[in-house]
Amino acid sequence: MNVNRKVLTLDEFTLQQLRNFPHATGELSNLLRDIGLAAKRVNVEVNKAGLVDILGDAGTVNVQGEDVKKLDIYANNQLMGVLSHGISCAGIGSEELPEFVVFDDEASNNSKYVCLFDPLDGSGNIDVNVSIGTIFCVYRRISEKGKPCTREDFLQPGRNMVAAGYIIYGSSTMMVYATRRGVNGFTLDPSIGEFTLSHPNIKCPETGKIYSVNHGNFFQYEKGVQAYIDACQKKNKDNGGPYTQRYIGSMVADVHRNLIKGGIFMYPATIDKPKGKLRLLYECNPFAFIVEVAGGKATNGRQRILDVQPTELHQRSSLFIGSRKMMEELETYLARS
Ligand code: AHM
Ligand code: MG
Repeated sequence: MNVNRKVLTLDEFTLQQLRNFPHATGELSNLLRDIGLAAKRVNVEVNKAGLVDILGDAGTVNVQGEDVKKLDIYANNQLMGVLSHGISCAGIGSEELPEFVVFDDEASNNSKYVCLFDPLDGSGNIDVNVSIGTIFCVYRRISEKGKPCTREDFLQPGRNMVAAGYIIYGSSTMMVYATRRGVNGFTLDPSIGEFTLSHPNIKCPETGKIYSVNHGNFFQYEKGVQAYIDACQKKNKDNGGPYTQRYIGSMVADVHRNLIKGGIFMYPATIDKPKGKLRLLYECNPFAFIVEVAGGKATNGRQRILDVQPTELHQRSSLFIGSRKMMEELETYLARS
């Protein structure tokens, strides 16, 4: 078999990036490699999700007598496992866990990063074979190196982020990650078990024709959001409207599509969920960082997402995110109401 040396693996790419920073320690590359490793393991299980149902439902025991873990718990444990055994992460916060976890050992205490993640977002879609994803972000800790990390490390505003990314378990499996230098996408090549660079330097088109929102909640949205959604459905020669509505209900898939094709994704506050549904730390912030680096915008309707000072680990937020011009159009409707 001929090995195609044109392919650049995730590891090779992060090492290549490192050469631009002579003083870099390589910790971030290590951390991204660890996350990639966990993602490959999760990918294997996600692809067997249908079979897991045959072998036994979550919370039960399979034919080998092992506990069958729900996939989101499995994903959480994989990420936590690789990061705690690695030497580049001082602790983690997870959507699956009520509190942050400090990896209180010498190597971890001496590392400079903490990581927050939603191990398996959209997990309600597993049963029906719809794309789901892992979302993560990395902060430089503000607590003293050499000591255990603290709550303040996790409650930093998103603008302090060093890197963020997601893995989409879809028709193919992709890892997309952003640092301030750019956004790059890697597709998992199952024949060699490696993420390889497939989408270099992703830019979010400055406008698009797709709007993504849960229409069923329409009458629960504030007036400005309703007015914008109405406008999305009308003929408009200035903005190319009417737009196309696309909503999978799996944020990773919805935002990934809009990032590539151009579009806007909204999860506004509703009467039932006045603070919104999505989690600021695990869902909104990482995507806000990625989309901003790619040239788009992300707000909660009033404020830039990355400027919000978090007060709680599981804080909820409204989210409007996507192509710059579409976001600006939305902002005019929100301002008017
Ligand atoms: P989850 O973290 O419980 O999976 O919920 C987050 C998901 C997002 O992926 C998606 O955009 C949203 O919930 C869909 O919610 P809804 O079904 O209310 O439209
Ligand atoms: Mg989630």
